[in-house]
Amino acid sequence: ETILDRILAEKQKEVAYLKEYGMEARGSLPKRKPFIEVLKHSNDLAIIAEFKRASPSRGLISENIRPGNQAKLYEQAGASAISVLTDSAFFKGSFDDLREVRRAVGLPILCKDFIIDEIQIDHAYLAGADIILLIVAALEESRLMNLHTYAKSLGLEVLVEIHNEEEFVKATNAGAELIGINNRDLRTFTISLETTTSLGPMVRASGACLISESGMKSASDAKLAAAAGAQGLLIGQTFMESGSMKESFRSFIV
Ligand code: IGP
Repeated sequence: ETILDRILAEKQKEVAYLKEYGMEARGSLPKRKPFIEVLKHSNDLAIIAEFKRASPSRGLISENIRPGNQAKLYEQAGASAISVLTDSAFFKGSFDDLREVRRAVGLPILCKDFIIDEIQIDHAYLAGADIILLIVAALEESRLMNLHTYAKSLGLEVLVEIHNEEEFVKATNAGAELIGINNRDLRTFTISLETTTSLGPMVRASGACLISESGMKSASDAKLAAAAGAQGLLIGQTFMESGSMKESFRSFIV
């Protein structure tokens, strides 16, 4: 049993709870600037900066940073979007964190969770997400398609996360316009930027926009991802542990 299996088993329980006590998406929040448009019209690497309290691979990252404060630092440093981990069981996040970030900044917000059911998309939407994550490794192909279609019907953008060629094919079949290559294998936690190097050109050739996710520590990592076709980087831990956000941020501008 891998960590991903454990996370998904926990998610089943969460979804059952949401269905019993939750609400459906009604009404709407004003939408922010479409992130894909930002990527298409910029030659610079975009940075999606992530608010991440803890992770199964790292343990506790930070206990006392407020999501709103961190989001403001990200915005001031020049981030193009903000990712908020909303999983509570393994990442200690919440939809309240997402709401707080939404109030604090004007940037597009990515809801980072293990989405397996439409009701989670409703909650992300209501909390103020502009973009949701769908992890191909966590979903049957038909589920991926249905969830992708559902999110788009609400006006959300979808970051479809892949880790190998087989998952890339599924992402493409689902109509993904925005693809994230996760350098971290969610089954083993091993990080290899080679993942972006080998899959990046394929993704760009398909016409999709490309984000390289996880394990970014330095300018050379950013250069490597950019050379493989990445238009954006998703960075969590390095920023959460940084003493100087501006400096840390600048080191990824290549
Ligand atoms: C950020 P890092 O190594 O910079 O903290 O990684 C982000 O890519 C990572 O949190 C992530 C993730 C995920 C977390 C990528 N895909 C899926 C949970 C679920």
